[in-house]
Amino acid sequence: EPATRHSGLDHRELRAAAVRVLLANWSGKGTVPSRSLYPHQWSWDSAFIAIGLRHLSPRRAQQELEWLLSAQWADGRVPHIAFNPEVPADAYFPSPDFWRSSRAGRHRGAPAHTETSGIVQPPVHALAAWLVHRADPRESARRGFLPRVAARLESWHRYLATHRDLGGGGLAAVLHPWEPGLDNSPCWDTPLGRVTPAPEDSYHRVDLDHSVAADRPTDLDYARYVRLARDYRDSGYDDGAPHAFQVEDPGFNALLIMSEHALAEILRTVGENPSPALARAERLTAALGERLWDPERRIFAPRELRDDRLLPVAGVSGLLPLAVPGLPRPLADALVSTARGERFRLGQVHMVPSYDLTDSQFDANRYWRGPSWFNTGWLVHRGLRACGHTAAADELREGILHDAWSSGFAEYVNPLTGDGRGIRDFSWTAALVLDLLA
Ligand code: 9YW
Repeated sequence: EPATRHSGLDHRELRAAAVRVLLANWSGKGTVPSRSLYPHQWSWDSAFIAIGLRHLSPRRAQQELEWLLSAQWADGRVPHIAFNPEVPADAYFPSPDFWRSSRAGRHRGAPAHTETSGIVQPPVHALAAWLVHRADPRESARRGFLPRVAARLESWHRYLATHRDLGGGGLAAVLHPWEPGLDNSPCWDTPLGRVTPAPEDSYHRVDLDHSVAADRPTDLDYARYVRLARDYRDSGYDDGAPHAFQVEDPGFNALLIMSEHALAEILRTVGENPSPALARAERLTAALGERLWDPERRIFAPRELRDDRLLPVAGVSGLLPLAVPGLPRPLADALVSTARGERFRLGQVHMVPSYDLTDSQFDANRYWRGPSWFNTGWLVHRGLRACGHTAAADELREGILHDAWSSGFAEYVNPLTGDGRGIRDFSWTAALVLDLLA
C-alpha cells in the first residue's frame, strides 16, 4: 500500500492541536517559528503563518504581516529576521550584534527603531496579504488593511526587480543560501563550495543547543554562511558590491510571480493601477522559462550567475513554478511527470522530498538535503490543484495532514519513513494544516 494512503485521522482533533501551536507561538505582535530554535519573527514563515492564522483570527493574520512589514528597509527589502528586543541576544545566532542593521544598513534605509537581519527570504507576502484579505474582506476594509500594506509590498517587489536583477535577465538573484529559504540544499553545494569559510571559533552555533546535529547543516556549511553574511554586512548591504554567491533560484522567483499576481489584485482593490505588477509578472514568467528550464531533467533549476550556467540539480524549488498562474501547459505537464518520477516519487513517499531521491547527495534526515517540508508540500499541492490534478492534490493533502499529526507538527520529516525531524510545534506546519483543513 502506498505510504501516503491514510485513514482515520480526526480532523477536529488535528485542527484543535494546530490552533494550540499557533496560540502558543504568538508573541504579542507576530508569531515565532519555534519558541526554542527561532525566537524572533522570520519573513517567509510569517507569510505562511498568516495564511493559516486567517482561519483563526483574520485580524491577527493582518497584524502578523503588518508587524513584519514595519521592519522593512527604505530601499524596499523585507529582512529575513525581525528581532524581538525582549529576547536575550544569545538566544539565536546570528544575533542583532552580528547583523548590525541599524548601523551597517543605514545607507540602505534600515529602520533605526528595530534590529533586523540584512538578507531577505522568498517574497510570499503579497500572496499571503491577498489571501488574508479574502478570508474576511469586511474586517480587512474596517482596519484599512490593504491600503496599509499595498505601498510596502509594491516597494518590496520593486527592490527585487531592480537591486536584485544581478543577471540582467529579469529574475531576482539570491546572495546567500538562507535567502531562498532552503539553507543547505545540495543545489548550493557548488557555488557555496567556493566560499572561504569563516573561522569556526569566531561564533557559536546556538541552533545546536536546541536540535540534533545530524538533522542540521554541517559546521562547514555554517562557516560559509557566516562568511557570506559578514561580507555583505561589511559592504553596507550593497547589492552592487561583488558577491561570492549569486544564484537565480526557481522557487524564489516562482513565489515572486505568484505574489505579483496577488499584488495586482490588491492594487485593483484599493483603486490603484495593477499594470506595473502584472507587467513584472509577465516578464518574470517569460524569464523563468528562458533562463531556468532544464530540458534534460524536465525541472526548473537554479542558475549560477558567476559562470552564467544552470546547475545540474533537481531540488523541490524547481517544482514550485507549478503554482505560477499561467505557466505554459507543456511545462506544467512536464513538472507533474517529474514530480511523479523517480526523483520525487510523488504519491509513493511522504509529501515531496526537498531533493532528488536518486542523487548521491540526497540525505533523508538532514534539513533541506532530502527531508519533506510542509511549506513546499503546501505549494506543490496548490500547483497540482491549479493545474487540475485534483486526485494527486487530494492525496498530497491527506499526506500532509497525516504527517503533521503523526510528527507533532515537526519542522520536516524523513520522506521515506515519515518520521518527524528537527523541532516540533513548528508554526508554519500548524498554519498550513489549518489552511488545508479550511
Ligand atoms: C535560520 C525559520 C527558518 C526558515 C528557513 C529554514 C531555517 C535557518 O529556519 O532557517 O536559522 O534562519 O531553513 O526556511 O525560514 O523557520
